[in-house]
Formats: sequence, structure tokens, C-alpha cells
Amino acid sequence: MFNFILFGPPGSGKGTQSEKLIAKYGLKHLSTGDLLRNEICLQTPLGKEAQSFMDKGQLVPDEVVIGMISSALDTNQGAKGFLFDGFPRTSAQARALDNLLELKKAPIIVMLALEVSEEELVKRLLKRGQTSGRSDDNNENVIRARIIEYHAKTAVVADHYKAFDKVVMVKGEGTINEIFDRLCEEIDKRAEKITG
Ligand code: B4P
Repeated sequence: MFNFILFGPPGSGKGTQSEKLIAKYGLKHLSTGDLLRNEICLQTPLGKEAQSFMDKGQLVPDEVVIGMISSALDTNQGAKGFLFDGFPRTSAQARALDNLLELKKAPIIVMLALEVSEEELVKRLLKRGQTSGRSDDNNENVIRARIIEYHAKTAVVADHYKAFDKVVMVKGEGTINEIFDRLCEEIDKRAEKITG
């Protein structure tokens, strides 16, 4: 199995690049943001709880997100590998993911971390907010709160994987295709090692 994490602040292009990467490598895409928005759309109790956090730019509680990922792993037993997008976002989520993958004897191969300046992040998210209908994208204060939350709780997740020498920083500015090529180059190096 080839499992990796696409990491970076809100608006760094995780969702955008994930779509292209899963098409190229045939992996199962697990985006906690998408899973949460689906729950909101269905108006489930979990979705209603999540919405109150997301509307303020805060992270959804760990137990909710970890439970969602655990059941997504269970329902995709035959997958060739997983691309984790927007997960883990806290140290507790990183430890939980390691434990879940340990059971499958299929650890994270690499964390690809997109680097984008704060002004570019805000600009991209405000632009998406004009058309996406996402309530967390059309208010600059909420966008800035998400970036603060990222620095306070999520940036440390990279340290967790750095300790295992699994983090690669990738420049997340430029055209979508340029960034995609940079990511593929890093994946291909590691995929070769796995397949020999
Ligand atoms: P997410 O859905 O994960 O999304 P995101 O951080 O907003 O954005 P992403 O990085 O995927 O950006 P995208 O490619 O779309 O999170 C939303 C919320 O869900 C969180 O704030 C949190 O509340 C909750 N949540 C999710 N996971 C959680 C977890 N594990 N624990 C707790 N809470 C969780 O790109 C953004 C825009 O930029 C797009 O419009 C795109 O077109 C544009 N763009 C992309 N690449 C570009 C480029 N190269 N140049 C110009 N524009 C570009």
C-alpha cells in the first residue's frame, strides 16, 4: 500500500492537487473537509456539530474526525493506498492515524507539505468564497482564524513526521500544473523504492 499525507495551511491547494493525484495514482482520497461537508449537507447530528466549529474557523473535535477516518478505512479495505488530505490536523489525530495504519501494516510513506504565503492563502480563499457557497470562505476574519488555528494546532503535526524523516516541503505557489509536477516527482522517487 502507498499511503501519504498532503499537508499545508487552509487554501494551500490540498484539495486541488489531491484530485489530480488520485486520478494519476489510483489512490483512495480521504479528505476530512469533504467528509464533514457531506455530513453537513445531509444534516446529520455529526454534521450539525461540525458546522458550528467550521463556521468559526475552528477545528472540529478530534474524536469526531478520528472516528470518521477509522470508518472510512474500514469501508475501503481493498484500496491500493490512501491520500490523506487535511488529516491529521492535530498531534492526537497523527497518533491515532499511526495506530490505525499499524494495524494494516501500511504506514505513511511521506508527508508532502505545501508552502504558501499567508497573503496568497487569504487571496485564494476569498476568491473561492465568491463562488463556492462555503461559509468559511467568504469572511476574511474566519479565514484568518483558520490560519491562526493552523499555526496553533496543526503546524506541529509536521514535527511528528519529521521525527521519522518523512516530511518533504514543496513550494505551493506557481501554476496548478507546476505544483502537481513537483508533487509527482517526490511521489515517484518513493514509489520506486517501494516497488523496487
Ligand atoms: P478543508 O476542507 O481541509 O480545506 P481547506 O483547508 O480550506 O483547503 P485546501 O488546502 O484543500 O485548499 P484548496 O485546494 O481547496 O478544511 C475546511 C475546514 O474543515 C477546516 O477549517 C476545519 O474546520 C474542518 N476540518 C477539516 N479537516 C479537519 C480535521 N482533520 N480536524 C479538524 N477539523 C477539520 O484551494 C483553495 C483555493 O485555492 C481554491 O479555490 C483553488 O482553486 C485555489 N488554488 C489552488 N491552487 C492554486 C494555485 N496554484 N494558484 C492559484 N489558486 C490556487
